[in-house]
Amino acid sequence: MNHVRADFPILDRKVNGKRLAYLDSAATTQKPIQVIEAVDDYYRRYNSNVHRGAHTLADEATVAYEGARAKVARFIGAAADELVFTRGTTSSLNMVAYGWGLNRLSPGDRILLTVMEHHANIVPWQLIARHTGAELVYLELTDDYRVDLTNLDRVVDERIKIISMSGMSNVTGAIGSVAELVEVARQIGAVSIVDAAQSVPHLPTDVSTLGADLVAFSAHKMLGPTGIGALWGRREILEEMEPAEGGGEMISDVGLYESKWAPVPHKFEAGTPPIAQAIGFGAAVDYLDKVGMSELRKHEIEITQYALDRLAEVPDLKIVGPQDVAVRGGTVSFELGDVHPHDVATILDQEGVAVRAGHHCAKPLMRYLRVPATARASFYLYTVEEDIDQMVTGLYRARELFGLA
Ligand code: 7TS
Repeated sequence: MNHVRADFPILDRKVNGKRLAYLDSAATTQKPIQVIEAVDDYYRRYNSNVHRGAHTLADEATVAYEGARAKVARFIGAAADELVFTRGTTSSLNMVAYGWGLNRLSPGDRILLTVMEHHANIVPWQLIARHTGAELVYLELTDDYRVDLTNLDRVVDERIKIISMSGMSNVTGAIGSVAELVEVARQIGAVSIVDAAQSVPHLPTDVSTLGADLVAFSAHKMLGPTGIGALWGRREILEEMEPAEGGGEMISDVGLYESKWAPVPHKFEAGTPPIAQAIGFGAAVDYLDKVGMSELRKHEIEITQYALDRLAEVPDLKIVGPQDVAVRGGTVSFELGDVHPHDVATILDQEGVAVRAGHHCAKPLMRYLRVPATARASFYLYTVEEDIDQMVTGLYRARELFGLA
């Protein structure tokens, strides 16, 4: 996968006089020149609003925007008219919570989540629970950080109306139990939602066989721009879902007191959408298609195995996540003795290595694991062994500076 690095101009820069080892792709990925140029080309040649103008530029922008929708939909095995552009995973999940949950749930109903969710898949449901009187219930984890599916019948019954689950943890890297929980949802007639912010970018995903009802993801975690993401939904669900935002572009008619919505997916896209970002998102999935998601996954398995092996050499280092690369992605959280993860990240930064430290917007998970914070290295198609080696060198330096050596 080494050949892709030439497409990412940022990877050539220096940080603190050192080669950049960018190991923070779970937060956001770097962008290839093809994405940067697609956005640039839109602004230079055909910048215009979509769906409204009767002029050439507006037509070109509309064709490009809708073309991007078709590309992103195809990338996950979906039809274009089932794919809603949103501001990202957070906004997709809020759209479902407010557009579906708010109108469907009542006291006594339950929403089933797992303790490994990102705040984006917890807080919207807490808000909806507060509005509707529904309750939240959680699945816990096994010793190897997977969703614990034993004793499901203790938690699962017909009171559960929504099951919303992560496709992959942004802290431990553990792959979620989507197939199993989708099947549970089907049996009890609940709606199944996948927070795919970390799975669609890393695992080949086909919604036509996944079985879930709704899938949320973000462009910026898969080579695309910030400010855009997607909500895919089964047509019947999207038809039933209320729009959470009203305004221009999402209507077919507006009267003084009532309005009619535009057909799906437009009824969920109020106002001027992020046009340049959508076009960049289209270019990003073109890039990923060209690389091939199976190839990408193969590379991530190899680089993650390499990282786990190298990190195992570092004394006092504990991995917070599965050891088996078959059930995890390339997001590796760890603790280094009692050195605070923020200090680890600061020392690594001095060595040109970018990692994230903290609770990673998953405070319930950190509490569940009894880990106050972790340092986290996360990989993508451009990650090479040299990046990992540079991190390991930095970790030995941190050990020395903090008196572990
Ligand atoms: N769900 C998961 C599993 C995530 O990892 C993230 C972002 C989100 C939802 C929210 O996505 P957004 O694009 O709407 O922000 N995760 C991270 C992270 O791990 N570090 O920075 C952002």
